[in-house]
Amino acid sequence: MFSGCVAVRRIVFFVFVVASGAMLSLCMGQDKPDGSIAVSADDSANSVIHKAVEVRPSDRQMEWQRRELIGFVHFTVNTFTDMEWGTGKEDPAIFNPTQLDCEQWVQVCKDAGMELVMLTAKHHDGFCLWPSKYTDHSVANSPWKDGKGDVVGELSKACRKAGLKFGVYLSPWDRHEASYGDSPRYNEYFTNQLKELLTKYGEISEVWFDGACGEGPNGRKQVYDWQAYYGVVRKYAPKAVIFNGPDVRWVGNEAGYARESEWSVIRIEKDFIDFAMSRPQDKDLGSRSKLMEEGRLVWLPAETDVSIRPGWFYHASEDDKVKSVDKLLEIYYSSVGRNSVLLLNIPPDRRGLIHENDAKSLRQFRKVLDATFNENIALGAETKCSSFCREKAGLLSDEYRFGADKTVDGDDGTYWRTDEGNTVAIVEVDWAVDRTFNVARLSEYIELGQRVEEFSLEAWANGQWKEIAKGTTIGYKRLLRFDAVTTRKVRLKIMQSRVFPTISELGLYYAPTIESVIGGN
Ligand code: FUL
Repeated sequence: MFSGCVAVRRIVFFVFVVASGAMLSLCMGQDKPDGSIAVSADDSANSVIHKAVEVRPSDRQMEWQRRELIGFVHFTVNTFTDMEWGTGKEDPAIFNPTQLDCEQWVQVCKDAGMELVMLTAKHHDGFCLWPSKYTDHSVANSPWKDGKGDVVGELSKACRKAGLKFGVYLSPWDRHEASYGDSPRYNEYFTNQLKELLTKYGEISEVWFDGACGEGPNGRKQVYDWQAYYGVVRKYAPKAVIFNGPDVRWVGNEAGYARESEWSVIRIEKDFIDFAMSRPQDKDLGSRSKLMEEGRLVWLPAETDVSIRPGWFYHASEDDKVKSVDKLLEIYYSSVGRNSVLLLNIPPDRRGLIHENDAKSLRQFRKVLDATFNENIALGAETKCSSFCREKAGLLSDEYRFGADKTVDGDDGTYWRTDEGNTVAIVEVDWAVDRTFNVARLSEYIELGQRVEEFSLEAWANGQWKEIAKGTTIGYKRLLRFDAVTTRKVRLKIMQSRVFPTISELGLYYAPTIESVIGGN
């Protein structure tokens, strides 16, 4: 069979790519700068699948995906009224944290392993945590710091100081602003505020648009100008991913769980906002049958937002309802471990501090994760595989670029791949002596798209292979937990892949019990 990966063909291939790159993209339907690809009713099933694999993440989406864990901070007048949704009629005088310390928030987030912190700069009540020049309904009219305070400023500064990225949540639904419901006027107000946030506080790495759209005054309905909002973000914060927009989609629930089959390539019918407002909760977004109808294939991965407490805002009555380490771990394995990014909310209290209970739970959660993932016992192990693409690592090199050893080299930038057309494959790790593990990590090299549709993990026991875990999608990261297995060899079987698989990591770990890690603390 023709193998498209033989080294001598590389130069020819390079020339071909340079000469016909534009033509090729047009053939693949990649006619939009956002990297989406059109599918039409005339496309065969095979051509749709090949197109789906051609849809790739942008640089900003790759950066976002690698963050894995993000901190969410819900803080506003609600913190002082004990509400979840403010009415918009709150007096700014009630906003008066006594010991607000953004460096403490950031430290808690950093200790938990978060790489970005996102703040509700404005929630549905319309109160602005920064002194916006477009409204009086802000910290500028509160007693906090005699109206000279700026929570957005303090948090963005604290993030930068600690080496973390910063993001903003800006609610389009605004229950205070008088122009809300007078669509063009309010859209101007909103885009002005957005621009203000994106230009005053240094680099912004994520912008979170809540889709809620309540009734305006006199029953008028606000029509959001999403394209204008997206345009402002792209113009003033080109590195930021947009949630509920072209970069990141809502996972579909607020409980902390991604789907068992979580595809980053999905089909949208009209545009991103139409998708965000209608289908993010669909059970199946990316299987073959879902991609077949007319529309556009886009790279739109899932973000899983959940609060460490029952509510999004702080309520003293929930101090004893902070999620346990066990629950946080379950959420981590079900979100980060299912090809998603986890956006975990930790709401500051009325002092303006992250409560001790939340901080404790988070630190313990991190301790257990570190104890689990510190040692990858597959690292550097002997490997073999059913087949691999025999391209050499360099012109004069004896090494192979895509060998099975790339799955255990601890480098996400390398990968094992089979020959063209080979969509069923096995990679085996052999220690020759018994090793014990109860967690596996699988990763695809998603820079080349998402491909795997079905896999199983097997351990060698009593002279035969025994299944220990199985699944459908892998994507950026798939984590599997199972009862501890002691064996001298283990194998990953890819039973179905859209085109040849590209596997960057097969990691195996031993997760100790929570009690053994945190003891009596
Ligand atoms: C929802 C909001 O209504 C909640 O208050 C919270 O901000 C959550 C993250 O998004 O749509």
